[in-house]
Amino acid sequence: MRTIQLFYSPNHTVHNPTYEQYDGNKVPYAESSDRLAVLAAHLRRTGRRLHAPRSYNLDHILQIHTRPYVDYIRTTSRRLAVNETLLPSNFIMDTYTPITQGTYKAACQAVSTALTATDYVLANHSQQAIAYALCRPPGHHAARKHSGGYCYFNNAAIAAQHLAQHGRVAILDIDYHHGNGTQELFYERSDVVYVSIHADPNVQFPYSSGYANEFGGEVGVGYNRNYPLPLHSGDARYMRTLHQAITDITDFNPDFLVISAGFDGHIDDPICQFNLSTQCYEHIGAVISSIGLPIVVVQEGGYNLETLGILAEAFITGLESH
Ligand code: SP5
Ligand code: ZN
Repeated sequence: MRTIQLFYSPNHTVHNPTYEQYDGNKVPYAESSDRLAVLAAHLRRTGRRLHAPRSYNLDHILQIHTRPYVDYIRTTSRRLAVNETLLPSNFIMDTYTPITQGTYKAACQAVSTALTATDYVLANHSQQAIAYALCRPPGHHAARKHSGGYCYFNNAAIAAQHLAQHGRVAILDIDYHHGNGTQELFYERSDVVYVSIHADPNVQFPYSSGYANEFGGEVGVGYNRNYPLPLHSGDARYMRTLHQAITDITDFNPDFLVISAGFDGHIDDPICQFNLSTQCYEHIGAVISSIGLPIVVVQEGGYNLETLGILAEAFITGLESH
């Protein structure tokens, strides 16, 4: 039995866009601050303790993102008024990733939460250590100098980069969407493997990557693996694919595992179209845990406020079962 350490700060609510935009039409912002608030409240109700993150300076962020990009997010956030929202520019690749006054602060705090979880695992470097960063905004669509898909700084990539100073790192991305940012960041590296299971990018965001023939470049050839699945995929297909993904990871023989954990593959997610059951998330957690590696879990998507807490609890129960 493993025991998970949970890290959470309520300050993420300062990142609070009210809308995202499709073909010029504004719709309510799916990545709302209520997501993590209800998730945290649910875990507390079930008796779990959430630890506050430490704060970190910019150095870790600047190993993954360019300084002009980080400066852009900081200075743009700073010049906005409360409740003002700014849509794309050179550094923002879609119309779902607006900046508000609190965006920079919240994005830095999400990174600090991921790094606190990572440092917990490094300090307790038994095969049993598991830490979970309950953070937002999410990160896996954020590339070296681009925001996108509700993501600004790539929390999981920054965690992986930190772990990579201490050993070989595998990133497993179970969010419904392909983590184009994480793939880009490690595409030409052989010290970090990226493996992702996600909805077919022919029909789902981020469209531009996530295809099965993307194996990595340069010295990184063979260290990137994508498993796109059709819309409406269910538990059986998902678990078969997960076992393949786990084989890729164990073949790489990593020292650490980072999980980009999105719960948007659940059947009741309002913006996604997989059919995964609640129980499937417990099975996913159990299979991941059975590898027997130290694990850093980083929160990505999941948009149903009614189910998020239940899904996180199921996933944690699975992770702790080995
Ligand atoms: C971290 C993460 O899960 N990011 C996902 C970003 C996906 N954004 C696209 C969602 C498309 C929702 N479609 C709404 C159509 C309204 N007409
Ligand atoms: Zn997602």
